[in-house]
Amino acid sequence: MDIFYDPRQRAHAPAQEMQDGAFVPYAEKPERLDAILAALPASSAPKDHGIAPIEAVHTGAYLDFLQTVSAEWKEAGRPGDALPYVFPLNAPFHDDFERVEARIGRYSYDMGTPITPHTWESAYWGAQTALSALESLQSGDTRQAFALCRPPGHHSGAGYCGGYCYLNNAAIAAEAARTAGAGRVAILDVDYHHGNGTQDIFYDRGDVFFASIHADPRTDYPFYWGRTGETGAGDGEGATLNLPLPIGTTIEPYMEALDTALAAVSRFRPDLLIISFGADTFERDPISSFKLRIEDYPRLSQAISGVDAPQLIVMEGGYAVDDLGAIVSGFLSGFK
Ligand code: OKP
Ligand code: ZN
Repeated sequence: MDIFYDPRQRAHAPAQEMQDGAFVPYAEKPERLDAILAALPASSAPKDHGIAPIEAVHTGAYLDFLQTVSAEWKEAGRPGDALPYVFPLNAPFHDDFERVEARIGRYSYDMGTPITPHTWESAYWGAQTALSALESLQSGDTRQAFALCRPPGHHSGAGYCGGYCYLNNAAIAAEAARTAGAGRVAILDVDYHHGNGTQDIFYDRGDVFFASIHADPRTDYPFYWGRTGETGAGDGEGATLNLPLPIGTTIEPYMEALDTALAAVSRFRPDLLIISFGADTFERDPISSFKLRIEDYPRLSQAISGVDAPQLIVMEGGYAVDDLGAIVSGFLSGFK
């Protein structure tokens, strides 16, 4: 399997995030990459595909914000990483703010996604990593490719960051594949958390199918998306499938949900399958509550391999740093 990685993804290293009423150390740290890399064979550096495929998914105003807000934060004399504290729920959206606090709340939905002077650089190369892995599939000689992306992407929508995510790597690859001629793209999200950004981006489109298995949003982040009743809109009606599972879920019920998701993906007859892979379904993940074991991960990928389409695996979450190498290498080992 071709593996893509760029070390510039390590530069983004926020100090802390707001969680449950307190600032806590940032769980989505660069050491995650080191742990995964150490368990994998050699990787290739991505090529620079430029900003156009990123602009095909994210709004110009949001991309401008991501590239400038950190400097604006420093100029305003604010301490630490840029972090919002006020959000324009149902307010009218404007772009003419004279306070950095207003600008950052406008493009964020939580206090868990700080922006540092290196966030843009890391997120940009994360997107290029996904695009380069896609390119290796398009050349046609391999059936799977792995993009070791960081920061993750699936909580980021067209015009917002959130949940440690800034650019939606899976969505950027999906859109690039469509542009390059793939008629139908399926995205299977098996991170512990619902991929609300990805769902949002493709919600009203019938050409990109989105299926997600995740912790029930009644008990888990991101709380406001991921219910079974969210099935798409307009041309996208029926092209979103949410399969929430309860806290404590083990491999057997997880496999049942996966079989349901895979049957739907196969019925869609995709020309490309993108897998948003989170290692945070693991039993000892520090921020999650499913009970998958190391030895369960090849079972997931063996089942996913049965879908008749080239497969692009994009790294999302997973925070048990000491076990990440074994989880990811186990997952990749099951692809046939
Ligand atoms: C990202 B991915 C908010 C704390 C909530 C956010 C979890 C993001 C998970 N201050 N934690 O899906 O693994
Ligand atoms: Zn997650």
